[in-house]
Amino acid sequence: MNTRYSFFRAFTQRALFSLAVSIVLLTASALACDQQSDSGDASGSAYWHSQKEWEPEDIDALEVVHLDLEPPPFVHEHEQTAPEEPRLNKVRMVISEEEIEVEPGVFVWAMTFEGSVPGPMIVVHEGDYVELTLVNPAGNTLLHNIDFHASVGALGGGALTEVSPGEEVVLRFRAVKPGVFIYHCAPGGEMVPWHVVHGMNGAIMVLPRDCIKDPGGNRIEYDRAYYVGEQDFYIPKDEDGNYKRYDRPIDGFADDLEAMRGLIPTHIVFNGAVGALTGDNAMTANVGENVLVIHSQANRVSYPHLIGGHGDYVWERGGFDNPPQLGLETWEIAAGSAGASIHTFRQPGLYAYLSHNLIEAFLLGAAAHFQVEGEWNNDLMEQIQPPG
Ligand SMILES: [Cu+2]
Repeated sequence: MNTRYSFFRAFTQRALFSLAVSIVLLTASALACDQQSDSGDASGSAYWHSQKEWEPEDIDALEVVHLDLEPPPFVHEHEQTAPEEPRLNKVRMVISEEEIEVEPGVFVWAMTFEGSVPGPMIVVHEGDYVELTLVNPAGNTLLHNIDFHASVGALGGGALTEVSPGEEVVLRFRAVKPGVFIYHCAPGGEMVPWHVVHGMNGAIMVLPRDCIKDPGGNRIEYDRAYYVGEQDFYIPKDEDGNYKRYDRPIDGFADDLEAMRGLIPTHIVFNGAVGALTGDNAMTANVGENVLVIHSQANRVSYPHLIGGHGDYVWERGGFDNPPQLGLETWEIAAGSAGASIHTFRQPGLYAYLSHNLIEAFLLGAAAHFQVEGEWNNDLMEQIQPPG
């Protein structure tokens, strides 16, 4: 009897204990979900995998922020963590058509947002509104517009932003997806790729309101941010093999389309020109800093690689709702997208950051440099015996 009683009592106790544990765990998980819903805090297993619904805001009551854009590779001043309430980010971009020198003696009619290839990085927070004034000055010759991959709505705003020379337009959209996204001109038909491969693209970063996070949901603060915009050019050549030059953008249109149909770029460059981010133009960092790099390619695939380092955290497809991948050697930027990576340099020196299609990097121009200052660590690398 005693044995049976003990067994029954032990069984009952164990069942009650299991039940209690289950209730505690369920309550804890419900609390964790609640916390996540309230704050977007991704602690625990928590990454969002569904559409978040945003209540419409009283636009007139929102705090207004005027974004002061910077030419790439620099990124305008911004907060990594935003206040709880969404804000209205006002930004003005002027379109310019201007001849740029892609390498010494080789020119292309660039179509640009704000005079740079790529256009400037825009930084806002998830749930914020972006109010863009797009200006097409009277001196330009072509109709332009803008398609924001970060936006939700037909053509990414393309149909609502068509501006002829001498016009300007204002578009407001809500940034509901956190991540890095490209924007580009898309005036229809053959004009879409023609404008894009003449430099008319850029990127926007939509940060989670409470900062980007590692796979465990811990916030990652970055010390510096750089924007590397990759651009493929298809510059026509004459019968002697010399690059052609035109008086106006439209004068090269037929030759350009023929060169583009071959799908073989004559140049693939970072920030508009061969060497735009190398040597004296190298991006800088210090050993131990978290360096955020946003890399965009509006028209073709790219394979970022940091020679002598790694992608410590990589959002290969750019979406901050996804946990980053860790410690990658090379990753991929899909055509028509931007990706983000964080690098913590462990050693000083000159690092090359390139597309690891090495033909594109070394022969066509897709390479940049980081000049890193700090203390050398012999534990990580040391030349034991010099060549001899
Ligand atoms: Cu355009």
